[in-house]
Amino acid sequence: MGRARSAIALGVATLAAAVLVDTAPAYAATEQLRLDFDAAPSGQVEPGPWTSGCFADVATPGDSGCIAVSDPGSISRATRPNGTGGSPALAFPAAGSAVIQVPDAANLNPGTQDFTISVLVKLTAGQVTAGANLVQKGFYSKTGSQWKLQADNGIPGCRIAGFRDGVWTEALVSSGVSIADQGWTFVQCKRRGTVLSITVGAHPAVPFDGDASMDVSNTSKVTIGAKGAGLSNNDQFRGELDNAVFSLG
Ligand SMILES: [Ca+2]
Repeated sequence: MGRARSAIALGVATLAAAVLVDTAPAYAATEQLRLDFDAAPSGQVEPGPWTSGCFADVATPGDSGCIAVSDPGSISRATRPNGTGGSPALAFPAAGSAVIQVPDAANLNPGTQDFTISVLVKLTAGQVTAGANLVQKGFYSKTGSQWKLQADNGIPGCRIAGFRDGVWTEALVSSGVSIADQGWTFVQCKRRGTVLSITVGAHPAVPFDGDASMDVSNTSKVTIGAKGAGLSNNDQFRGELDNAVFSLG
């Protein structure tokens, strides 16, 4: 009896240790993309504005996100309050277009895995537009795949599209919360199993009402701040942005 009890105790202790080991480090280890925009883009000097150059990806050394613009668009330096100091951030243009583009890579396609997209944004009421894409991979269609975090009309939402058992499907969820004139706000879209949800600041996560399991995979670049560098139908974000992160698992 004593032996059985100690065997159980040992088992519980081992399980507890395993759970502790599996918590905190695992999440950070799954970051595939993190652009913190702390350094000036390659070949450029502070404080900009910039129309070219690349920001190093902190999560995947060697990868980077590069600026592409259409006149009069440029990327300007902004500062995000962070503790007692500040963290360098980016301001997108009031006119023209500007985007940060990360080349396609296998680790930026979730497939059927869990994933998380997050970004810090600041948007004034005057910068609100009908279409404002924050971070995405793949474009809107009724046949292809995509993951996207947006702030259309100042209201963050998340859309994914892809294939379940070979059949095209999509999931779209709006936070219902405007971030206009709210200062720096954390926005996060995540899929856990069949559940897609969006979180804005301290508001409760809003889940998509349906099954979000699907294979999301495509050959598009990740784009930040717009669909691309075009001047029309570009869903250009015109506010400030920092810490664009994509995680798997
Ligand atoms: Ca930063």
